[in-house]
Amino acid sequence: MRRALITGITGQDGQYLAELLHSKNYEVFGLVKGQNNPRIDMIRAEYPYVELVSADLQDLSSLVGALEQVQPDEVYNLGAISFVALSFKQAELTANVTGLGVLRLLEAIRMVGGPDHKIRFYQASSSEMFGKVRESPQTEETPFYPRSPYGCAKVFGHDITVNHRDSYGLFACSGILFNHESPRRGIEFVTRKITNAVARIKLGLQETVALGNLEPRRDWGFAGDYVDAMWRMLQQDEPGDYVVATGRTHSVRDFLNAAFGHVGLEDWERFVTQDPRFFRPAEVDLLVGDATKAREELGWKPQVDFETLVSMMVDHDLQLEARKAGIDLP
Ligand code: NDP
Ligand code: GDR
Repeated sequence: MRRALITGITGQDGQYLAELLHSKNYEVFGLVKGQNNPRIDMIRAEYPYVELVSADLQDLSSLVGALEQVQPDEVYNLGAISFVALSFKQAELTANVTGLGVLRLLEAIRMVGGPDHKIRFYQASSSEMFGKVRESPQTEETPFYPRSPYGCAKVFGHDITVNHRDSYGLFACSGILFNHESPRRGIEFVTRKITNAVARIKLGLQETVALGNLEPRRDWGFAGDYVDAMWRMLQQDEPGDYVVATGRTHSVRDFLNAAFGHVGLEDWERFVTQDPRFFRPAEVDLLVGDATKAREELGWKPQVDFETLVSMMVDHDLQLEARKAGIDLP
């Protein structure tokens, strides 16, 4: 049985990746941080096959200890401060976890993996690195121009991954993933914030939702599809970097239209207010990825389209909120 260690196991992607690797007969280990982290109980209850290991991306010796304990064949580094808005307020923490955390994990792999570097490494890079985009669509060759402390930290994480591959021959891959969503998406991100509000408004539990800028455009895909691309990268003969995207872009406004439309509320403007608190000091206006390399070399393509993704998330939140409120759905 192959052994995989996932950092960020309690996050959206960690959960989908754990399921995927378990279905492929891996022994799955999940790195968890903190002394009383409430999300650990959720992982124990819902993913009982995941063995939990305690460590923190801010603490090198804990990472060395985790790798020595697990002796993984593959490491997926999904752990990060991943919320762009938070990164403006806690820039140093973001640089430390999302940026330097990658270096610490790579160094730990060099220490524990031995001279033959048998541990394969995946880094969760991001389309946020393209920021103020230099060209559209964005490819593996598009220059970076990050627009947030999060984007800057991800550029460092990406570059140091490439550096360790070039300098030490590590099998290290970087997946430049565009936004991917699901019913497991954190409620702080705009898609889930909208689908949850749509459900609550439809059920009469809430009147309006306050948002920031409605004009930015994102290339939104389904998280379940994207973790498959991560796995495929580590199965190649040679390590590389890959853009993972759908190639279609929609605005926040389009997302609102689709989500409210799905429950028959066509006049969504009357349920949405705008609040300066949700605007960012600098915005990423447009992202759209060209995943030709992933398609040709990994045989990867997305299975879930934008409309299906929105419906899936709204339907999930309708069930969830109805259950919490004790409402019987027809
Ligand atoms: P989430 O925000 O859902 O999960 C982030 C994870 O990182 C959580 O498990 C969190 O653990 C963990 N974490 C935070 N701080 C530390 C730390 N100091 N040490 C160890 N672990 C830590 O993110 P996603 O699942 O959405 O994304 C996974 C990765 O992919 C992230 O690196 C993200 O930046 C990147 N990415 C995501 C995209 C997306 O659209 N989802 C697109 C491109 C890249 P805890 O629960 O304990 O806080
Ligand atoms: P993003 O995702 O910044 O693209 O990063 P998010 O869903 O937070 O924002 C998308 C766009 O929506 C606009 N927006 C709002 N966003 C939030 N969160 N809340 C609001 O109320 C709101 N109103 C408008 C934002 O300004 C932005 O333009 C995500 C994260 O998962 C990163 O970790 C990942 O790297 C990138 O996707 C790719």
